[in-house]
Amino acid sequence: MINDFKVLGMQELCERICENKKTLIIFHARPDGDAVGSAFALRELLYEMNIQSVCLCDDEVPERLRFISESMQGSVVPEADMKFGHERVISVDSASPSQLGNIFTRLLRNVDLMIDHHASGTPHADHYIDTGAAATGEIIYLLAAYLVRIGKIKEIPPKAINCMYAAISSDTGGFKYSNTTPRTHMIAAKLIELGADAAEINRRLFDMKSVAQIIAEGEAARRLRVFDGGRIAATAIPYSAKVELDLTDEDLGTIIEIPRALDTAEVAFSIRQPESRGFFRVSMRSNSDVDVAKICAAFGGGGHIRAAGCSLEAENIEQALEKVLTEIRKNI
Ligand SMILES: [Mn+2]
Repeated sequence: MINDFKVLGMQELCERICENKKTLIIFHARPDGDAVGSAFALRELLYEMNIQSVCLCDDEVPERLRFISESMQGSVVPEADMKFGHERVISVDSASPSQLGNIFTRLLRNVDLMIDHHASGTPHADHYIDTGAAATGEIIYLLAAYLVRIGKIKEIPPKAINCMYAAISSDTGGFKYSNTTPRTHMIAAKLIELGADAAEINRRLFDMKSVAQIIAEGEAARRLRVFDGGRIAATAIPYSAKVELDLTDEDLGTIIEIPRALDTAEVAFSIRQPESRGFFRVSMRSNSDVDVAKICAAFGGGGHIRAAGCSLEAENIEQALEKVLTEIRKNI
């Protein structure tokens, strides 16, 4: 598809950001820490320049990520897009319109600016995409530092500092994933120097779990499946188990960590069945050079080389698992 969206440099991005227009900041459905942290950090930067803005997402911010945005004014307002009278829309951490869910079709105007770090996607506006950034939060930091340098803001607002740190730590799995670069650490160090509460943010992101989440992970461990001499690990939680254990989709959000932890696993995936119909959500991780974004793309999904996801339809969870296995085996 031919589009004439413009590739922006940092200077141009800053100029566009500084335009005083009521802004709607949107981020992808089923938001993660990077999406929430980046959106709210950007909102604080705009606020600092007296530019009105609200954040909007198709889904609610999950309970476990709410600490990132809860101290902010104007948190995610589901219908804000219709009433706010925005003059500009900026999308963050969202590679394609489909990831934005229904809000994309409900917007009263096109997206004007896109800030992202995904390597594969469909640009839907003039964009600044840095695939070398471990998180969109890294780009927001560079933007903030630039705004300080050119005197548009005096300093990075304290609330934005914690948001950026949470965004970066979230997308790097606490600086453990291979997307982590020297620049990631340098930015994180700078944010800590500026006052980011690294220990507390990391505890909340990675070490704090609800009873239901621990039960979900226990069930995932009980249902651990190992294939191809241990090179592939999986877990599959059907709707019946979800109901029986009284788990929400959010409770099941971290079950991928169980197969991923298997010492021999090169590729790990989890399958869950959100409803009683034949629709399944897959999370996939790579502990090797296998590109799981490519595997998930075969089902219309995507993500990063080592962390991706997709959804698929099948008659039952076993068939869904077989379909995913077949696709992985073509790539391993
Ligand atoms: Mn991200």
